Amino acid sequence: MKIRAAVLREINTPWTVEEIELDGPQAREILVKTLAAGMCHSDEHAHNGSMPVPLPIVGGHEGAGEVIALGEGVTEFEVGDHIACSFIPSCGKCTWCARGMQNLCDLGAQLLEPGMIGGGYRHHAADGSDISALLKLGTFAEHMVLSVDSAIKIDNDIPAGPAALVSCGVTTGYGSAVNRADVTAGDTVVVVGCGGVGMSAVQGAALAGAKNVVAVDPSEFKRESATTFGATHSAVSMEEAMDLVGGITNGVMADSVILTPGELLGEMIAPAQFLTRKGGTIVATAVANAAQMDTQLNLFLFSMMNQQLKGCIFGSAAPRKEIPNLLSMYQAGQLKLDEMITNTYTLDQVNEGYDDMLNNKNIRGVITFD
Ligand code: CXF
Ligand code: ZN
Ligand code: ZN
Repeated sequence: MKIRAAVLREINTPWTVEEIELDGPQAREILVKTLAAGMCHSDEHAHNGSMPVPLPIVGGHEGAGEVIALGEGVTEFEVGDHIACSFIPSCGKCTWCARGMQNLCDLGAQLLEPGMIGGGYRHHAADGSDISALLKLGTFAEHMVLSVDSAIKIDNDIPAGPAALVSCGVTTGYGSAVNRADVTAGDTVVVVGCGGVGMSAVQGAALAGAKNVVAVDPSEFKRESATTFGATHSAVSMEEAMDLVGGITNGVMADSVILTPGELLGEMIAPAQFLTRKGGTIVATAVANAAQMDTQLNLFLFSMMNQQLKGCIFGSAAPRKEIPNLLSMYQAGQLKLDEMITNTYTLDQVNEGYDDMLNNKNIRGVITFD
C-alpha cells in the first residue's frame, strides 16, 4: 500500500514527507493504522547523527494505532485492537525476558540495525529502494508494520496521544524514578532536564511519595510546568541546585539524582554526584552521543560515600507490565498524560515540531493523523 511517511535520508537534513510503499505484514507482524506519534528527543539524536541509525529511515518510535491486518501466526491481536508501540521489543523467550528484565530483551540488539526484526524490509521508496524504520517502528507514517514483539495491546477507549507517549518517554522517565532510583516516601529527588522523559521522572518521583522533587532545567517554561507534575522546587542548573538541595536536606543532599537532559554529557556526572548523598543513587537515563567515552566522577568520593551510578534503559521497565500499568494510572486520574502534550502537529509539520522541541517550546509534541 502507498503511505505518507517522514523519512530521514541524510543526517542534519530536514525530514522529508514522502509517499512510500509499505508491504503487508509478514509472519508475526501486524499492520497498524497510526493514530498518534510522539516526538521524542531520540528521533533528533538520529537526525543529528549522535545515535547511529541506518539510512534512509522512517522516523518515530512513540506511537499508538489500530490493528488493521494480521500476518501469519499472529494470535495476540485481532483486527480493531488498539496498540501502543514499545520501542523495546520483548520476545518473552530470551533469558532477560524470562528473568522479568524485558527492557534488556535480546531483540534490543537489533534496534539500530537496518530493516525489520529478523531482517528484510517492508518500507520502500518510489524507486524500489529499501527504507528502514526507526527502532523497528517508524511511527511518523500513516501506517506501520511492526513485530508483535514491539506492540502492546491497550484499551480501545484510551485516547491515542496519551497512548503514544508510553511507548518511550513516559515509561522511561517514570521508571527511572520508580524502578531504577527506587524512590520511596520522604525522599529528596533531583531531576535534571525536564522534557517528556524528565517530566515523567518528576511525576514518578512525586507518585512514589518523594518529599522534595527538584526540577532542574534552564527553560523557565519547563521549570514552571514541572510544578504541575509534582515538582516542589526548581533550579536553572545543577550548580544552582547545590545550595537549594543542601538547604532542604540539612546538608545531607539528595537520595537520588536522575539525569534526563536532551543529551547526556560526560561532564554532567560529577555535578550530579555532588548533589547525591552518602549511599545515594545517580541514574543516567538520557542518551549520550554513541562516541562519548570520557566522564567526570570523583572516584575517591564515589567509594568513600558508597554511591551508586546506574544506567537506565526504558525506565528499567517491562513493557508488557508497565505500559498497561501507566495507562491504567492515567485512566484513574493519577498520571498526567494529556497535560504532557504541549502541541500537536500534522505529519507535514514534523520539522516545525522538532524546531519547537529544540527551542524548549514543548514538553511533548505529538503528530496526529486523521
Ligand atoms: C533509545 C533510543 C535507541 C537506543 C536506546 C535509547 N531512546 C529512546 O528515546
Ligand atoms: Zn526477550
Ligand atoms: Zn524515545
